[in-house]
Amino acid sequence: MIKSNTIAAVSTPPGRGGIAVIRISGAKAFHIAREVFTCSQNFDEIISHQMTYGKIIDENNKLIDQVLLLKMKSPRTYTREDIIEIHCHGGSEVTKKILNLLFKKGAAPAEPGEFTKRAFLNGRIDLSQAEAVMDLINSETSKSEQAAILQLEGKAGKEIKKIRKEIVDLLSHISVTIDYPEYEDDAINIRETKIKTKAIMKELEKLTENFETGLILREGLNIVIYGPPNAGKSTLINKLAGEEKAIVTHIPGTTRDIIEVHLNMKGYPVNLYDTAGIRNTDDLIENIGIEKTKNAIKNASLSILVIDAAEKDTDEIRTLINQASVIVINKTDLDSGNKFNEVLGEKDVIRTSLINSIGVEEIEKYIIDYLEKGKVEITEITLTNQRHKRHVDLALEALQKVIEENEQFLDLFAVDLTEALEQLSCITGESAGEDIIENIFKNFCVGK
Ligand SMILES: Nc1nc2c(ncn2[C@@H]2O[C@H](COP(=O)(O)OP(=O)(O)OP(=O)(O)O)[C@@H](O)[C@H]2O)c(=O)[nH]1
Ligand SMILES: [Mg+2]
Repeated sequence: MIKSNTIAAVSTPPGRGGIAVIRISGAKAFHIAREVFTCSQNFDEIISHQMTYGKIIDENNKLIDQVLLLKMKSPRTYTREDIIEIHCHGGSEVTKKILNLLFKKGAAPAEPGEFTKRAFLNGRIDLSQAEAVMDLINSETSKSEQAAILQLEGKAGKEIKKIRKEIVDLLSHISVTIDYPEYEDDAINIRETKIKTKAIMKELEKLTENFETGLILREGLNIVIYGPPNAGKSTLINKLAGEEKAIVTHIPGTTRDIIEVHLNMKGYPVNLYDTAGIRNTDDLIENIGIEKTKNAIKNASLSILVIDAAEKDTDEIRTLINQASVIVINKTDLDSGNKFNEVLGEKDVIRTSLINSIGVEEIEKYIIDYLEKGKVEITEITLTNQRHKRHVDLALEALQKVIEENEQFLDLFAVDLTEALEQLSCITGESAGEDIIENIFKNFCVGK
């Protein structure tokens, strides 16, 4: 166990609430609680993991609050240290007073994510699970929550550990062969090493196969709405959002900066981007907006092109059509838009009159179908995290070297296999550097 100080923080969100929970973790947690808490029994006799009613009293014996106290003896706790939870009334003044009292008695303010960091450092959870805790807190839709809870259960971590063990076995086999060439029975040759490495790579590739899915569940499906000016892009984002998020006017070039809207569509997180209309212009600001639009198109998983049904069929329009996942032909109240029939080819097309809300449901259905048609399926070992994906990719690169190596020396394979092992260890945390760990936990909230 890591030797560390005793920390305290409010674990519930700031502001008024029915109750608030203050958490203390560390070797001095019970000692500190004993000094501020009184109840009908002796503090040391309070049974672990049971709520006890009592009072928090300051140095002058003044009552601060009536509370429920939960005393949890290590190691059966979140941090594997002694933990005290004080469930007090949820006013910000009350929590501030109690917390200050705890600091006076020797607790230190907890840093963001420090409770979870301790859970990781004390071996209760691996690093990928610690990250899942944050994903769970941050998840805003039911599907994101499901993905986070699966990661929290540690399935992906277990799979990584299993693959790591296979590499370790292979490495030890190689080192036996190098160190004891006389034991031919135990020897592994270059061909076998490559075959085993290939098999390991297959397993890793399988893990990354549905990464796109994982990323969507964690960060949302990115959908860009783009097209010529005045086509009705902002009208569309407003209809999808159900409120006026973007300014709509009859003046072409109204939207200049990207407008981002986060939606929950049937449990899936969706990020919609309304963009500046694409056209040739000398306007400096508009051009910056158009550059941003082009980048947004590149980064989106789905691109919705909105064109005015009365628009002329030009080369520019055809280029825009090529980039689209789906084409919305809008303002059909004014024009049939039939002239595009030929150009559209096999592309998905939705005809709308957005100003009259006609076609909005069809667009929503298109998005949900995209998410549901097997493309975004949560599996038990879905990787959801960019950081994890990067380490898997680097491990795969190292293993690829083993496959491509023409040398006849097993020692060289060991170097690449070790590199792959290191990369995988960064995911679950066995060999993650201090900087990686710092970086992960600094994004947590205080009290978690
Ligand atoms: N007749 C008709 N007008 C529409 C329809 N949809 C939008 N409009 C109008 O078209 C004009 C432009 O709409 P916006 O949503 O601002 O268009 P935009 O594509 O965001 O335009 P920029 O931001 O300039 O690129 C507004 O006056 C809308 O009210 C429609 O279905 N029919
Ligand atoms: Mg607009």
